[in-house]
Amino acid sequence: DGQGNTETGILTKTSPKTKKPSLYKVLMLNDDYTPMDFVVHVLQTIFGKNETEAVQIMLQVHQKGVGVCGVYSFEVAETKVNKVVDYARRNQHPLQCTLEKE
Ligand code: NFA
Repeated sequence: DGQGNTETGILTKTSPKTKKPSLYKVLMLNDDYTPMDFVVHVLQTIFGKNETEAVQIMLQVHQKGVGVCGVYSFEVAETKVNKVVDYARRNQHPLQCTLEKE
C-alpha cells in the first residue's frame, strides 16, 4: 500500500520517483511536391499503419495541411521524425514532420 506490509509488520517504502513519460505527437506537414504514394509508403513503413489508415492520414495532411502520424515517448517520436525527413531527403522529396508535446 505504499507505506508498508500490514501482514508482516515490516515497513517498506515504495519509490515515488517513477513518472509516466510525456507523450509527443508526430505531425506530418503538407507540401505541393511529395507524391501521395510516397507519403502512404512512409506511413506504412515508419509508423506501422495499414494501407487504409495510411491513406486516411495522407489525405488528412493533404487537405488540412497537417495530420497526426502517431503518439510516442520523446525518444521514439524524435527517431521517427528523423527517419521520415532523412528518407524523404534521400528520395529528393521535401516531406516534413515535427514533434508536438501532447
Ligand atoms: N500534397 C501532395 C500532393 O498533392 C501530397 C502530400 C500529402 C504531401 C501529404 C505531403 C503530405 N502530391
